[in-house]
Amino acid sequence: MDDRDKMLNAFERALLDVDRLAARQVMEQRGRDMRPIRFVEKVVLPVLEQLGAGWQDGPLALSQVYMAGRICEELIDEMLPPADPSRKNQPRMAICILEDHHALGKVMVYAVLRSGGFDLLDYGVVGVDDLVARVQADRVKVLLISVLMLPSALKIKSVRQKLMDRECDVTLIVGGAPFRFDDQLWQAVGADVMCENASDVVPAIEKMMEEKR
Ligand code: B12
Repeated sequence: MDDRDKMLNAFERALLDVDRLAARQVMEQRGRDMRPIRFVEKVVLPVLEQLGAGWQDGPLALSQVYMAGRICEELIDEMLPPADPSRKNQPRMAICILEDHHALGKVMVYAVLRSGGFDLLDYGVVGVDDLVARVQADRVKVLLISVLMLPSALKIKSVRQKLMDRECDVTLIVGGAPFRFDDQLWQAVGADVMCENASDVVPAIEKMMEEKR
């Protein structure tokens, strides 16, 4: 068993035991060369997915997956604290979870963007009409939407339509499980960009800003 497998096993055990201290220990012992975002993507994500599969196949309870999610949320908040935004001339940005209560993806993307020097509004969990009204009122130019369930992903289409009806020119960046399951879905719902991982989001926004210059 190599070091990464050992780390994955220890982290999974800690989450199943609802042992926050053990989970934090695995995170702290990850080694100097593994940046926090790498730890999240290489350890936290695969373990959560494995637990999710365990719930779908029967052996695990939803409460175990839920508690695992909560512990990971706390750890990610600790590992990726907001940094002082230092950039100028960035478009007005906002992030939200659209009619979905899976929170981790948004927490990660928000933390990565703040750590990367971007400033953005956090709308939390919102419905379509509330979202469109807030985007218009705040004159948001880049809207990041996180969804983990297919019905929520499909609602992005009406966000796009309603923004167009109000003549709001907004770049839509989307992410979450449904887009990883179906690589055509982001275009079908009218998004401009889809990112598979939180670490892809800063380069995607920088590229977009470069193109608009
Ligand atoms: C943990 C989990 C839960 C936890 C959530 C805890 C929490 N606080 O968030 C709990 C137990 C509460 C839960 C509940 C439910 N869940 Co659930 N859950 C999961 C699971 C196992 C992991 C999700 C997760 O947190 N992953 C870790 C995070 C970090 O990854 P992520 O969100 O994908 O984010 C990464 C990328 O996608 C990307 N990203 C995400 N968002 C964004 C946004 C932008 C802008 C960008 C750029 C990138 C980006 O960056 C992130 C990091 O790299 C998934 C399985 C899966 N394969 O995803 C099912 C899953 C999402 N759940 C599912 C379902 C059905 C439900 C329930 C309806 C179950 C039920 N019957 O009650 C409820 C609904 C809750 C609700 N109303 O929203 C389904 C959705 C199926 C579908 N096609 O719609 C899934 C896919 C499981 C499955 N295969 O069936 N769930």
